[in-house]
Amino acid sequence: MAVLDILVYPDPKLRRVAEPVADFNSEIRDMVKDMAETMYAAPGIGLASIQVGIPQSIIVIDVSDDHNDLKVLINPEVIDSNGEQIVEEGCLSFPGYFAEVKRAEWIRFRAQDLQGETYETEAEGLFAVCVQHEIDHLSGKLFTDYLSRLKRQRVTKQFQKAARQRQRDMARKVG
Ligand code: K1U
Ligand code: ZN
Repeated sequence: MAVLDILVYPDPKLRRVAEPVADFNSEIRDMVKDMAETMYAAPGIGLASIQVGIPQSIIVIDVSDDHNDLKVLINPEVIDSNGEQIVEEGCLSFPGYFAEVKRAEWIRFRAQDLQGETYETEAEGLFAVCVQHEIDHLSGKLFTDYLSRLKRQRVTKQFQKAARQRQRDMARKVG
């Protein structure tokens, strides 16, 4: 098992669209183990494959207090939704940044498990928020896309500046 590097905005790979998983083989099982280890280590309550540079449709989520309720969603899709909730969200690809986003309060989604079995279930509250946030990642959508233009411009500039600084620091270390 391994803790993977999480891509940080503005890495362009965060805008990739995930391909569906077709073979439920040992490579996928290992990937899920690594993603879960990465999410717990971060720490986070969710992680999408796109965030660790794997363009396959895989999500891990654990919103439990004791970190003992891992959910694996492969090829997930929202099939029904209802209501609205505004929740302050974080994102491991935007470390230290939080913003309120409006999403559905209740969703019904379909996904496959590690054996490739299709299941349907419901989510509400924080679990529903997290599923919607992670499914967005699989199509290259980020929670900052929901912000007002002004807020989005501010956060974009802030993270672009930090990325330039990281590059300068790297160059100084190497050279
Ligand atoms: O997708 C991600 O970047 C993970 C993200 C999921 C998420 C959090 C909150 C609302 C919507 C989606 C995170 O896990 S950010 C970290 C976080 O929220 C957290 C970390 C430790 C304890 C509790 C929460
Ligand atoms: Zn995120």
